[in-house]
Amino acid sequence: MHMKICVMGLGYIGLPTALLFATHGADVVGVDVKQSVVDYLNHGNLPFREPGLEELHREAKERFCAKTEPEAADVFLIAVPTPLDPATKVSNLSYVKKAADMIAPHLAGGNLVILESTVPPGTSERVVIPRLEKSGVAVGDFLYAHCPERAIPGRTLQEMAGNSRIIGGYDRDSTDRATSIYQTFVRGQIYQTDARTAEFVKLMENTCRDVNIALANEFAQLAEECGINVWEAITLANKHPRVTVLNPGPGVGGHCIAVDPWFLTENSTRCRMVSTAREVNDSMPNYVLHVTRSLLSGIRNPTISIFGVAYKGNIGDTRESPAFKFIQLAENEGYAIRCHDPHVAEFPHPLMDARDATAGSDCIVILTDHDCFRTIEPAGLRMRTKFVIDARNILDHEKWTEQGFAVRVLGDGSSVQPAPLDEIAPPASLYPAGAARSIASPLPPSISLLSPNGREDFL
Ligand code: SAJ
Repeated sequence: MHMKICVMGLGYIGLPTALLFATHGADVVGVDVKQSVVDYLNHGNLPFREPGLEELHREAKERFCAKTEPEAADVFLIAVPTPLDPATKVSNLSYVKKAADMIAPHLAGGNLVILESTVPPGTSERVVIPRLEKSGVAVGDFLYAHCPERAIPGRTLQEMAGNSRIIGGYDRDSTDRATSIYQTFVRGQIYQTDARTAEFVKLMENTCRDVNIALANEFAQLAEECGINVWEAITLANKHPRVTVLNPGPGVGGHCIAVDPWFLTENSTRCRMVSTAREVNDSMPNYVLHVTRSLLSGIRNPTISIFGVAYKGNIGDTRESPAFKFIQLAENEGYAIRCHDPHVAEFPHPLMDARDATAGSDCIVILTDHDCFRTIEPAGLRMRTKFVIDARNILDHEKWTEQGFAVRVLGDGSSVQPAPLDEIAPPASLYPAGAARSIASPLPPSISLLSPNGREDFL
């Protein structure tokens, strides 16, 4: 059956979704309030980078066009941002409201409206549906579903098609219709529920990840106090069949994990863990700066080189990146800052190549786990003092040490010397420092050593 879809919002989620529908048989009008985004797309360009998106945009050419206003369609899909108000930690639903208001004049009986944007529980019933009903068409006569996205930036297209999805409809018809529409390109399992549960589930997913990362970050600080390497400890703990601790780091960025937990708690008087986890993760730039400060204490007019301002590895996205807070705190303390990030095109601070970013520098701080940082040749850098803080545990530390660098890894336990626990550490000849072994049974026994980073996945 021929279908026309109007996608409201052509950002990181809306655009790939629109193009996937267009390459799977639908006619798609993509709507964005920014004229520049619309012009970009209609001239064959993309407003941001994402693997595979360029090819998909070309493939969708016949069935996709961008506009600044919606028009009559069979399906309306809302994928606009829901930012967090930084002062109140309350969601800003103004874009969602505006999208619903823009759809209302074009809404007809039998249409389906899908909300993909992440929202606090109850938003569909309390905010979106009433605005759509201003069209004069009642919900039930038009269909409505909340279908939160689950795709991770950097792998958006694979995950949009391959991941399972939750579809929560206003009623049975809405859920079934939305399911059949997503089935045009989703290969993953589709699970059906109601709209409010779908809203809640989306927030649970990102909150669960945030809490897990906060735990890893707290473990890193505790391990430091105990004089042990948290990376080795986490790798070993994760050998337990029911334990999966994530990685510590300089903080949690991105538009989702750092934001969504607040949507869950904004109307609650009971939550403790969720907000505590947010606080732990938000304090990690302070902790990394604390480590930096302790290294640079005797140096006059110190300069810090930041490697990685993107919020995570191998992408150019800096939204909510922990680098912002780290830079602001460091500058407030009088450190000079030089930034290097080959993935990022635009950043408020000037971005330089690795050599310029290290000219006269006293310390490199690795804030992002870009793969390209793993192969940097330390010999080519122009440091004044050779300190490096690896807040992601991605460098080849032996190589850097050989080049005269003093290396600190976040949570490596090296600030505690000598630790009382050293007395009960196994003899060095049996277990080399920082390397644990495993003996698998049944026979034949095999012994495996973790890498010097304490991680099995280290290349
Ligand atoms: N991070 C750590 N340690 C880890 C993993 C991540 O410090 O072990 C940091 C990252 O460096 C980054 C932040 O957390 O700063 C968030 O990155 P991420 O890769 O965990 O997640 P996002 O924000 O890119 O995407 C998440 C995903 N949600 C989950 O995995 C539950 C994605 O599936 C969602 O679609 C997306 O949020 C979204 O749009 O909601």
